[in-house]
Amino acid sequence: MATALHNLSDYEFDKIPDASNMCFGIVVAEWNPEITGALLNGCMSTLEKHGALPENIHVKTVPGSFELIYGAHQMTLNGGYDAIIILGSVIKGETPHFDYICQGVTYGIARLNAKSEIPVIYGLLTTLDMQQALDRCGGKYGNKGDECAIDAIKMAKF
Ligand code: RBF
Repeated sequence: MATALHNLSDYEFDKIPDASNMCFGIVVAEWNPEITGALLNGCMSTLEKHGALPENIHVKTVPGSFELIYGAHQMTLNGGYDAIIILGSVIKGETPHFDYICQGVTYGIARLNAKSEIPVIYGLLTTLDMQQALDRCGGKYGNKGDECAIDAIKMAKF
């Protein structure tokens, strides 16, 4: 999993810690729902493959990616989670909005990671078009949701 060109769903199964005693919070954005829904499916099924119980995976939705920061922050305050995952998809349009949202979410999640005791995993796809997003939520580059699940388990163990 450590190169820029890797498939997002590739990892060595046996090297991942058991997640059966872990609790995860997932915040998912409603914008581009065909993308974020596929990210969520990948993420949940990978967490469960490693032992996480469905009742220990709590999913909350927010309207758009910008609200992922608030959603993740609320989950860190809740305190019951071993790791939190944010899932969103921002697709470049004709205005500079893309840059502002991507920067805002990235900075907000980085800040949460520096300040809170619970790791927050960054599952934001920032792509130039829809095809690039499809390629990364179960297409030719795998599923970013799978990668986030694995990273959440590793960071929960950290
Ligand atoms: N939210 C996303 O999750 N993905 C997007 O691609 C996206 N594009 C947006 C483009 C524009 C012009 C605007 C105004 C909002 C967009 N949003 C997008 C919504 C944004 O993350 C947020 O929900 C709203 O700005 C309300 O705070």
